[in-house]
Amino acid sequence: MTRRLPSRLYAIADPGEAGGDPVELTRQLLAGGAAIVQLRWKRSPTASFLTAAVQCRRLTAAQGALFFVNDRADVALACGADGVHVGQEDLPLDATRRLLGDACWIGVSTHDLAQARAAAADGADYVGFGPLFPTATKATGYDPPGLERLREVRGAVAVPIVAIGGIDLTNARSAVDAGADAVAMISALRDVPDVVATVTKLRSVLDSA
Ligand code: 3NM
Repeated sequence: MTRRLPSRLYAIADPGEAGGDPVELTRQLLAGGAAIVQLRWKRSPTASFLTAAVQCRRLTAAQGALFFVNDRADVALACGADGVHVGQEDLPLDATRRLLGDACWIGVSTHDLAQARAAAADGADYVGFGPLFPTATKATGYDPPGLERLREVRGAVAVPIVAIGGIDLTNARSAVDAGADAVAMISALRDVPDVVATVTKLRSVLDSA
């Protein structure tokens, strides 16, 4: 069964290296109208990650927003998240599904057509695809596939595609026009003077796409 994402903006709350507070960031993303939030906190000890996830779960639930946990199926399960987002080197999809069950969303990071096809065939609820454009946020080890590759993936998989990597206000529409169901962003939401206003603006740009 193919599920639809409730918004074209997929906001990732990632405090980054500077030591920000992911819960406060989540609060601001939600205040701007984010309807999908993923908690991504790579360097956090597990206990702090879970504490933050529980708080983010509470905040997202109060607003009726979808809440995803990055990488960690155990943390997603423990906090009652709607889903988990796993990379190519995390717990494999079938094992994640056994842990979390069919009701839970499982998204998978993919970086080329073969990975996207495989994730969709294996039962991913959506595929992440990127880095669409150059990004300094994550060393993915892959060259940006660009809009042309995104169009190919669109033609090959039926599940929702979440484009990621180097996406901001200036190029978000181009990703949607090339077939992305949603666009995921970290730095373009976080490293701005006003997170709430930025999310509000992005939602209006994307919702009219
Ligand atoms: N995953 P920004 S690119 C977390 O290609 C992540 O799978 C990617 O950050 C992938 O919006 C990326 O700041 C970083 O470019 C996205």
